[in-house]
Amino acid sequence: MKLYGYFRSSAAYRVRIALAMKGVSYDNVLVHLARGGGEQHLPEYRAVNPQGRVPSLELDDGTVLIQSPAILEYIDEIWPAPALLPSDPLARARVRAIASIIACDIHPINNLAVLSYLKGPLGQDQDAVNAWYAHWIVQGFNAIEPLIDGTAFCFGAEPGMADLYLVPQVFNARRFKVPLDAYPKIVAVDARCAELDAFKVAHPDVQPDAE
Ligand SMILES: N[C@@H](CCC(=O)N[C@@H](CS)C(=O)NCC(=O)O)C(=O)O
Repeated sequence: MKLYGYFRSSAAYRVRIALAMKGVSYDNVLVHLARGGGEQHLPEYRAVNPQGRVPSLELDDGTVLIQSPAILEYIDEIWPAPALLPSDPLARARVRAIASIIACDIHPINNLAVLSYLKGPLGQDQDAVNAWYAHWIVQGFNAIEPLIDGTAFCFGAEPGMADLYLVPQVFNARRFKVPLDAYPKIVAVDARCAELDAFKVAHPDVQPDAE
């Protein structure tokens, strides 16, 4: 399989964690989101992913999956152990709620395309862009903090789907210097995940394209 990604892409980071948790190997195809106006916009990459976003997962038969939530659910269905989602429907709904706060409510309004639009056509300076970025993380983290059950990971003693969405978002928050003092449970979950090999190998700093 090939994973088209970028070291700093939090959506690709989620998928790297999941593949590492499952022990599935793959080849990295690096798509530099900044170089030359963004390699994601090149026709060669649009032929892989018509949306021009990362990640994309190309299966061994050439089938391409896009959108990290769809890719993650596919991975969990094809390689069921260890399970990323609990079996109980109520517990699954709780996990998906945290994942959705990040994937639906924080990330889409903080991704590169949005920040570039704020800075370019809308003429905002970097301070305004940083304030925008921090605002939406704070809104999301305010909601996530009370949802975490306070045991070890987001829910229970094993990491799962909620954790692999949360850790990349915490990485982004730190990159943009968003204070995390108000989120002791989020910070504790992130620290526990950081001790695990699957999260270590997926970290942006150790990717082949890390800068
Ligand atoms: N909902 C998509 C979001 C993908 C996405 O926006 N990826 C970002 C990087 S994290 C990207 O490729 N941005 C390129 C751009 O904004 O031009 C997913 O979860 O896969």
